[in-house]
Amino acid sequence: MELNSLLLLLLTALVCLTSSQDSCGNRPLVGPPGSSRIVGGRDAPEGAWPWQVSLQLLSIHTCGGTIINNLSVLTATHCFLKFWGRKRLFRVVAGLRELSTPGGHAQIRFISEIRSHKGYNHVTTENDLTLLLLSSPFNFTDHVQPACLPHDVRHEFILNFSHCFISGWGTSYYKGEHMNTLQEAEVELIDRRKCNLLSWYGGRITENMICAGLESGARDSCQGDSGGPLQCYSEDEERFYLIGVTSFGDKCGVPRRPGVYARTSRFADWLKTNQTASVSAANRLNTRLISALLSVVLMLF
Ligand code: 4AZ
Repeated sequence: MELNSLLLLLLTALVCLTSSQDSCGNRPLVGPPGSSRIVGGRDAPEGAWPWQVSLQLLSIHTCGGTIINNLSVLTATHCFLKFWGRKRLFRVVAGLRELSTPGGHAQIRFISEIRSHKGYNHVTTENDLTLLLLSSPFNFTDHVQPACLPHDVRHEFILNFSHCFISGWGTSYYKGEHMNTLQEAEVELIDRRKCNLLSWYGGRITENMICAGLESGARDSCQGDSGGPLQCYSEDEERFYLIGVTSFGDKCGVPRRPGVYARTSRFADWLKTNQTASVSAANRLNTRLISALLSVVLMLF
């Protein structure tokens, strides 16, 4: 190979390595949401939710989760309550559509650390958030991508969301069976005051939670969707944000009892602090790769 083309190749690799950290919320295989129309869901197209993972206990799907960088997955704390400290029993599978046939795009990773929010309250389900640090990073591909996170509550307000979706392999009715193909459903964000009305959740919804679904209950998350994403598309930025983490609800698909989600914008500081270790590990890896590439370039001169 000529020196020029070798240099070009190395430079391209450098640009890819440095830019991969900033990209989020894009789905290379699927366009922006149309005006199309879990409970009341449909099969998700291939590559529709590339940040969605299946959290599996001894290979059995138990919860959803969302990739937020190549070494971190955000999920719900209540997914781990019965398995405290048993991180070795779990695996995280990305690039998946059908649970029974993972296919060539699936990537399996193990958990090096489970960081649950210290303020989790199992009575109120407040702070139902857990960050999983992975033992090795995901490779970002057309089928595996990170979602974006709002910087804070103000950012959540100005993002100008047009469409919000829930996704997961959870049951299609309460006490039903898990779905084999990833399901998706478009939902509406429901005002907290409305969701807290006596005939709805009667005051159980705090500022750290967000309700989403339909008043009729026709579209909802259900058992096994927990920990998975409530994702909204920003028309201005043309990408998806993780707005909520599936947390709880009164059964599934019940009128005036929509799904309740941990509101990520209210946990921005907690996320920044707790992601630090994994992001800096990823950065250290990239820095090492970049310096290795630079040394090769310098040696060639
Ligand atoms: C659950 O048990 C669960 N309808 C998740 C979401 C909802 C209800 C229950 C919301 O994991």
